Amino acid sequence: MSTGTWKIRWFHGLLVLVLLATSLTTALGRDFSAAASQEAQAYTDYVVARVYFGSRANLDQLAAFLDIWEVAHTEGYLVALLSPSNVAQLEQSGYQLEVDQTQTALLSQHLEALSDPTIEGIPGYTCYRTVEETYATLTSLSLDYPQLAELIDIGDSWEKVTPNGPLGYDIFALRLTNEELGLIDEKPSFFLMAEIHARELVTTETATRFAEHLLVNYKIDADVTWLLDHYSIYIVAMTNPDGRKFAELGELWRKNTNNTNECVDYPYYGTDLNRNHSFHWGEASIDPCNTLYQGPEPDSEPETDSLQSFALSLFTDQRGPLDTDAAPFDTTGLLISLHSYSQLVLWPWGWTDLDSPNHTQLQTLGRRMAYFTDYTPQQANELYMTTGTTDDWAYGELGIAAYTYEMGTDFFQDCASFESTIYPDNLQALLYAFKTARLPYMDPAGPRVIDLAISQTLVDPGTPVTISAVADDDLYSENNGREPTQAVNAARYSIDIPSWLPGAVTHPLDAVDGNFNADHEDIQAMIDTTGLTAGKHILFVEAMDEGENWGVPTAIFLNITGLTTTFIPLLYR
Ligand code: 0X9
Ligand code: ZN
Repeated sequence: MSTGTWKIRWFHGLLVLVLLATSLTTALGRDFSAAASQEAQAYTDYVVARVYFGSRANLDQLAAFLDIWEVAHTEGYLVALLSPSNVAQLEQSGYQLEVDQTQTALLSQHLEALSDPTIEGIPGYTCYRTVEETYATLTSLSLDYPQLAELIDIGDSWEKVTPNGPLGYDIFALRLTNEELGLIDEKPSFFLMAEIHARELVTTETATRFAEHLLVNYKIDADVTWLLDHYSIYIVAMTNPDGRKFAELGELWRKNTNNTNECVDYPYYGTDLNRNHSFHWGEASIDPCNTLYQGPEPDSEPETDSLQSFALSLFTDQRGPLDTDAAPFDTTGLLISLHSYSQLVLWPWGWTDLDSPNHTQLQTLGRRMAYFTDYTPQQANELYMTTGTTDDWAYGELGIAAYTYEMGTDFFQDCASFESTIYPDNLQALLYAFKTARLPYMDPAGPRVIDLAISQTLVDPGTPVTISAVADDDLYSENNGREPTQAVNAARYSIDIPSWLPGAVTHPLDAVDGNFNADHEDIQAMIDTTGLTAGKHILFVEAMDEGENWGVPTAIFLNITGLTTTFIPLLYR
């Protein structure tokens, strides 16, 4: 963790102590220790077990009511948390079950280790910020970076709107973009959300760290700089804070904490927010105590409603009304909902096993993103059928490219693997994803520009510099089929203004071997710096394949010496 991040965390420490004293035992208007001991009881008869499902149809049926953690399609089993009545029901229907003793023993251990509400943070999982720590970070980021960050209250959690409230939380989106340049509503937008499922600890931390990464690296990393100048990102790091407070006690809580739908027993109540969205809602569980309870009606929950209303305010609807209407190739906008776990990158549809009308394009970006994490890219229904999910809603309702990342290998993911692999790999996936927010159905088909280097980073005006890079049309995950690739056909660079904006002037890069004819080409160009103003400039490099698909740019800084009185473009001063 960088020093900068530690400073921010120390600042939380102080805030959190105050918050803890006032809010932890009462945050949900309940006595946490009593809840936790009830819960220790509640899990005594539960098991984590393999269920051999036999056929695809059985899997889809089971996925409407079981708390499925993993699916091993080739081996033909799923792993689920089973209540005694689940076990009885499954056995009665003739399913073969195999209890996982290790996972089952962990159920009570989590609770014993975590259920002390007086301990700060999440004991044993110190890499993950709590609800209060996350909120403190989001607040301090918005105060520390006033030109780049704005915290937007997009609605309330269920506990906040209940008549017993206000004991819950606001739900915040952190908007990151260079506000000085104006035109915020016209910038391509990336909506990144996390933790719609309470227990999925890595997701909030990833979203929060991604925000920190972008802000800390503005003007330091050229790609981060142009992304925040020309695009916007909206980060909802904590979608389900009420549920998350229970997860922070070791509870495997998934849903929100709505207990008004004829299920009042802890820990069974709540609505599964990822079954509650209003697109093709209605084929998940109708039992309010079920872990996949879809709610009494579409979009019934305040958390879902906050997300939907906010997304509707950000994106225009770019898809026709029929399920078969494709969004146009030049659709703009991207949404990623972070979940855990299973190492997957999923895209719509989840509600049907038919391909969505933008299946090919969604698959192309899915394979690009999964390359960075080595996850398996697949249509969501390939995992199991789902209705009322965020990604189906975002794509179905608005036509924007929408994905679910199933990160890591556990809900209570160990910090060592989060730090060493899960966060670093997903950071790269998210940085690439952010670049595609303008044209998510076109750019991912184009080559990536990697290993971009410059012969000198600081020169007097007039001194030529050479840029070199590799243009690669491959670099797709091959974990589930192969993306067709073509030879790289051209490359270009522009200075300070990306190619798609008015005023951009592009110049070609050459193939080092003299011929553009392979899907992996070394490229270079000599840049004449005569006439460049003193200060920091940004070079955008893009490549195109034989299919005439341009990929997203990769950028690098070039500094020109000179008197500071010379005009320096506003952007990179
Ligand atoms: O079941 C879910 O909601 C997701 N899995 S999780 O373990 N995080 O709960 C998978 C959803 C898959 N479907 C879509 N993404 N549409
Ligand atoms: Zn989830």
